[in-house]
Amino acid sequence: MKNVFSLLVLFVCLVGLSPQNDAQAQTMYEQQLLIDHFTHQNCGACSAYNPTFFNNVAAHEERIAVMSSQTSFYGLTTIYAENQAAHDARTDLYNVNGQPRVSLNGQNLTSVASTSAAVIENALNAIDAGSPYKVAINETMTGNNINIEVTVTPSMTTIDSDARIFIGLIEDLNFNTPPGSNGETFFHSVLRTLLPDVNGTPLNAMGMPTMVNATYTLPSFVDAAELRTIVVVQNNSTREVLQTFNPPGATGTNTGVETAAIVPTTRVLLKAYLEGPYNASTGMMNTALQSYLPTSQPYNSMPWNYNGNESFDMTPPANSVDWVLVEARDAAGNTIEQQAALLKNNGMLMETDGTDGVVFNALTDNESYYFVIRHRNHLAVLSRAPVLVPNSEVFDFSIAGNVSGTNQVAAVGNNTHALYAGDIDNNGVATVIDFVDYAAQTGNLNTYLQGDCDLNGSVTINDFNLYKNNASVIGIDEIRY
Ligand SMILES: [Ca+2]
Ligand SMILES: [Ca+2]
Repeated sequence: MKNVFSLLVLFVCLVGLSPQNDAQAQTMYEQQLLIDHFTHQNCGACSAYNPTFFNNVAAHEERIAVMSSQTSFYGLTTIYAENQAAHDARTDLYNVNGQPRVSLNGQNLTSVASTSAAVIENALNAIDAGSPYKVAINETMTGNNINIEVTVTPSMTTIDSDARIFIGLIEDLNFNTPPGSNGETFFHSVLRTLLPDVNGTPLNAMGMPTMVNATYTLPSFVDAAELRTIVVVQNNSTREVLQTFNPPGATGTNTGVETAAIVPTTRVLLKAYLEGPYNASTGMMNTALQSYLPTSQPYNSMPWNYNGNESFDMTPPANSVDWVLVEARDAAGNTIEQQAALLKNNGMLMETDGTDGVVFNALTDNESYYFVIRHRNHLAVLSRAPVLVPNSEVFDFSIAGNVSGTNQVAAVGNNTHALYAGDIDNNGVATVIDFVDYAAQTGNLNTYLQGDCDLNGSVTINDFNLYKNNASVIGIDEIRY
């Protein structure tokens, strides 16, 4: 319970009490890149440059939302006339004075010709961290009427004074004969309307959720199957785009769809050897247990009671020795987070996908934590010093000086150290109980049992000898159960 309680306290502190002071702790949501595109069916430069531009956009289709407006400079031409109010609203917002032009995420207009693949990629990189605005969409369709309900929830209380929600509906148009004089027959992401109107809906200034409910009646010239919804949160004064969400489903079919939260990750590089499987002649651990490893982490019972869902499909990553359980602790000794990981034969702890390191989700980058490594039947170890995370230099428990306490690791030759084998009930002390546990399992072959201290898949006298040799070892209080 203590661990769970610590996590809850941390969560409340990070998310509830000081969000605006700590950008790291604010919940962020995946953000798409909004591209406002200005073109015209009669503009020669548009037909010359648009296709290359939209090829570059297509390379990142799932991360980009385009709203394409026709300018007013040629009078009431076909596409413009169908959508005049919405197109005028976007061209006025950006003071568009020519075409083809684009604005990436509300930035100043640039020509389509100069907006290269690299420019688009840079704009995407700039929103990798996501947005603090969560967007949820619920749509229904009855006959020709589409009802759209959008809820925007910020994860902070300081809201831009002119932040508004715009719901844009877009449609790709494909003509058999060009509607204009420039020969273009395909018109990408044409803006059909802005809902509930072109002025958008102001966000609640106190940071409470803002709900918009709008209805769109399909005109005869719109194909419902091609219609898509884009929700934009934008500062209507500075044009800064705060969030963009363009779900893949057709307008009217997006029910219970929302922006995905970005889970922060901190990778910690840790190394340790286990005495039982360690082979002094190779300097590696044996991997005899590989075919017996459970596909899900085994620390979900007493004394660990860790309920993480770490697992691998069918076979473990190459050179796996066994599962280990890792704890990250703060300076006061509170466990902040636990993660199960796999131990590689060279001592590196790794993720179940085989990548080196252990990924945590509740740690704060550029802060320091103590780490505990637990193994089913070896004595747990605690780092002597706090480790600044994420770390590029591996923190190495095979160096005795890195381990908290005295005589907490076994000298195994090669000037290296390993976790003591034989704490079969993993309570942090070698006692007769460990022997009793061993004795109950002795004689079992080709299986995965706690009495198997050398991790060769069988419980035999060799495992007893490892226990007996370490029977006087006492773990420090900090790692005992
Ligand atoms: Ca024990
Ligand atoms: Ca064994």
